[in-house]
Amino acid sequence: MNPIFNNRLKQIIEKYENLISRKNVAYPYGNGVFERYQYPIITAEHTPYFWKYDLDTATNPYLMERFGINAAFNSGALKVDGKYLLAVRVEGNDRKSFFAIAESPNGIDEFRFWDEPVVIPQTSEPDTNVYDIRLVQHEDGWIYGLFCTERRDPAAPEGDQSAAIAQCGIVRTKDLKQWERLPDLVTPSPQQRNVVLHPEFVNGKYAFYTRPQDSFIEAGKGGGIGYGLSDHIENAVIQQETVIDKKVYHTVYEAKNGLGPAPLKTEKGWLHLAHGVRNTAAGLRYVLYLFMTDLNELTKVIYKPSGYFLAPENEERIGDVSNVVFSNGWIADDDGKVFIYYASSDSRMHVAVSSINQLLDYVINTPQDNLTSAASVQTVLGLVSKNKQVI
Ligand code: BGC
Ligand code: BMA
Repeated sequence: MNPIFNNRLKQIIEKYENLISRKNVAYPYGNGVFERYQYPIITAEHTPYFWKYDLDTATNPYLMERFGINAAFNSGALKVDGKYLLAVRVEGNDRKSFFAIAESPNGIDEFRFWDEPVVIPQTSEPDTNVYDIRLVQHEDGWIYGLFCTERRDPAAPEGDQSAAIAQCGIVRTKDLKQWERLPDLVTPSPQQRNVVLHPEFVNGKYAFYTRPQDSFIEAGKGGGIGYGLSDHIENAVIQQETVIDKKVYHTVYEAKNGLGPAPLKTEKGWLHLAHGVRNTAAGLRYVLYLFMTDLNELTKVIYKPSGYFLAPENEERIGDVSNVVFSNGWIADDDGKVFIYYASSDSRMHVAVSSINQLLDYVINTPQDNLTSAASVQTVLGLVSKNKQVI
């Protein structure tokens, strides 16, 4: 009998169960486009205590943490059998991240991790770190996970222990429990992050959204959201990447941009959620934006509202990598409701709830970016004169 151990265990379990069962509440007065929620839906604290502690009083008499979890963020998302599933990027105190599935009955709260994290089989070139998985139910019948696999750059000098090569890893599954690893995607670009599989075949081929980059952090002369086709998914090779949405001077995607989750099919076109990055004196700032591509011509952007759709606010602004929102998962329900899963500052997960109708109205009717201050003033003047007729 060890009272320290027993008391601590009781407290740990109580705290954990209270957190998981906490109800989430929408903030009043949204912006008309989506509703934010009061609580983050997943944090490091949501990871099960039996991942972190050795629960044997003989080997862990102080009941101390043996494996610390630092953050839980950047999740892929998929609805399966009526459950809202997130493939969360869980990051240990050791800075290695891995994937784990968290499940909710309603998409906004009660997210509970499955007992065991996902085991990703290795290729002949082992991954050092994996992150930012996009889940896609493809029309070929498989659920795919495309993620970033990172390995140290073999060309980097000994003194540089940061330079890395990022590539797109591919796994597939039928049940999100057993995963089959396929060879990494091959593209003409030396670096790839934010690669997304399009859910439908295009002329019998697999279509990918890519993000060509010259170097690990900087887009260089590459950059933009690319698109390319591969004949196969096993040994997938993209011969040619076409940039469909490029970075532009003095916009929220001036430094780099990348696709978020796989696009949602709507009657007006494919709806895309992406992140845009600009550099500032305080470091990179990541925001989310929306655009739409043509239903048949996938490389043609038909609507693109100006500026950001969602930017970090209040406590979202602070975390391991502050001033960042990032999304790689959303779920559209049959009734048109859309759950947008986004992470803040590389630390925790949130949900914003909208609907296909609202998002269509937003992409179609929000004025585009005309790229100068004077043009923005004209946009405001247009609204003022229209409003003078109605109020
Ligand atoms: C981190 C990512 C980050 C990337 C570029 C990686 O090592 O794990 O979170 O996006 O570097 O900064
Ligand atoms: C990136 C992404 C994310 C991360 C962001 C901010 O390049 O791939 O993993 O959220 O940086 O650190």
